[in-house]
Amino acid sequence: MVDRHPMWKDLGMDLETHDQLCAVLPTAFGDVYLSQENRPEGMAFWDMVVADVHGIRPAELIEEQKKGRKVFGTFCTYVPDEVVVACDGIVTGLCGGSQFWVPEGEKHLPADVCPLIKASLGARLGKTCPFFRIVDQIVGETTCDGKKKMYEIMAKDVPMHIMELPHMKRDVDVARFAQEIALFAKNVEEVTGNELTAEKLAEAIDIINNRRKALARVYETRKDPDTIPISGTDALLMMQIAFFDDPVRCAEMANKLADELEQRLVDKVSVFPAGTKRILLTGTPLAIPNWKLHHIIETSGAAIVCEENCTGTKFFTNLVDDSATTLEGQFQALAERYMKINCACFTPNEARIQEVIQLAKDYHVDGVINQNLKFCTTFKVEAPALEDALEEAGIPVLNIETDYTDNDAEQLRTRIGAFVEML
Ligand code: BJ8
Repeated sequence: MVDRHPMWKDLGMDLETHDQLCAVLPTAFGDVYLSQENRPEGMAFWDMVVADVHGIRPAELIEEQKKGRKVFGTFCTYVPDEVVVACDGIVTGLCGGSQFWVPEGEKHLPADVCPLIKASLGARLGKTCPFFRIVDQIVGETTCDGKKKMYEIMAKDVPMHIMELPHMKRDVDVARFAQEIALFAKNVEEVTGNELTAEKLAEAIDIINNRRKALARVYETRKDPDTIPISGTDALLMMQIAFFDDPVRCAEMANKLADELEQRLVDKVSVFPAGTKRILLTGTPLAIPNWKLHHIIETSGAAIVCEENCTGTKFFTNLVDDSATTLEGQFQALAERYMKINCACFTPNEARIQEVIQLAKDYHVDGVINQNLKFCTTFKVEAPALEDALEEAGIPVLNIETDYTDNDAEQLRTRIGAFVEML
C-alpha cells in the first residue's frame, strides 16, 4: 500500500497520534467484516476503500483541489449535496464514529454530550482525520442543540457555513428552507467561484437522484422474506462510504452490488441460515467506523435487514422532483425532498413512527431495535412514543442506549440475545 505519511504531514496532521488509529482500524475491520461468510463479491470495492480509508479518497480530493475544485465537509443529511455538485464542488461527510476522537472532543465539550458530536470536534481539533484537514469549508446545520453549539467552537478553527433548519414541517417552514438553500447556494458560489445555473442544478439533481435510486435498489433486495442476500453489517459499510465517495461512482458500485444481490435472490443465496430473525434498526446514525451494534446483533442469531436512520433509508428515500426549470423552483423542490426526512429534531415527528412501522412491514421484520447514542435527547425523548406505537402494531421492540466504547458490549450482547430468543 502507498505510504500516506507525506500526504498526512502536508495536511498538518498529528502523525504520531494518527498512527495509533491506523494501527487499530485494520484489526477492528477484520474482526467485524472479514469474519463474515459468503459475502457478496461486490463488497470488494468497499473493503478496498476501508483498507486505505484515510488515504485513497483523501488523495483523490487533494488532486481535485489542485485543479481548483473546492471540498465541502458536511454533518447532516439535510445539507443538499446537489447545490455543491452543481457548482463543481465536492461533498464529503465528516461525522465522527470512533471513540478514538472522543477524548480530544471532551477537552472542549462537556462529557455529557453525544459521542458523535465529541468525536467530530475531536477529529478536527486533534488533527487526526485527513478529511477534516482537507475541507475548504464546513457546512453545519441547526438540528440538535449539541451540534449547533459545537459548530461555534469548530468555526474558530475552520471556515463554516451554517444552514438554519426549521423544526416544523408546515408549508411556511418548507418555504423557509427553500430560502435557506438559496442562501447556501450563494455561499457555494462564492467558495467555488462558479455560478449556479438552473441547467447545472438540474444535472446535479439527476446525479444525486441516481445515487439514491442505486442505494435503494440494494435495500430493495433486503425485503425478500426468505433470502437475506447481504448482511446488515455490509449494507451499513456501503452506506457509510456513500457519504465520502464520488456520487457517480457510488451509484455505479451500488448498482453493480444490486445486480449481484438480485441474482442471489433468484439463486436463493442467503448469508444467514433459514429462520434467522430479521431486525430493523432505527435511531441515531452510525458514522464510520461505528459497526458495534451491527456486529453484536448479527453475531447473536439475528440479521439486520433495514436501517431506518441517516446512515440508512433516510439518506436515499424520496427523490427530488426534477421538473422545475428555474432555480427558485428547484430550491423549492429540494426543500420539499429534504424536509421529508424525519429527524427527531422536528416537532411533531409522528411521520418517523409511521415510517418505522411501514418499513417493519415492508422488510418483514421480526423485531425492531431502537438505538440511541448516549446524551442524544431528541431521539431519547421520542423513544417511548415509538415503542408504544410499535407494540400497538404487534411489533416487538428493544430500546438500547450506547456510545462508542466497548464497555457495554457484553451487557448489550446479553440483552440482544434475550430479545432475539423471544422473537
Ligand atoms: S438528520 S439524525 S444526521 S441531525 S445523535 S448529533 S441528533 S445528539 S446526528 Fe443527525 Fe442530521 Fe438528524 Fe440525521 Fe445530535 Fe442526536 Fe448526536 Fe445526532
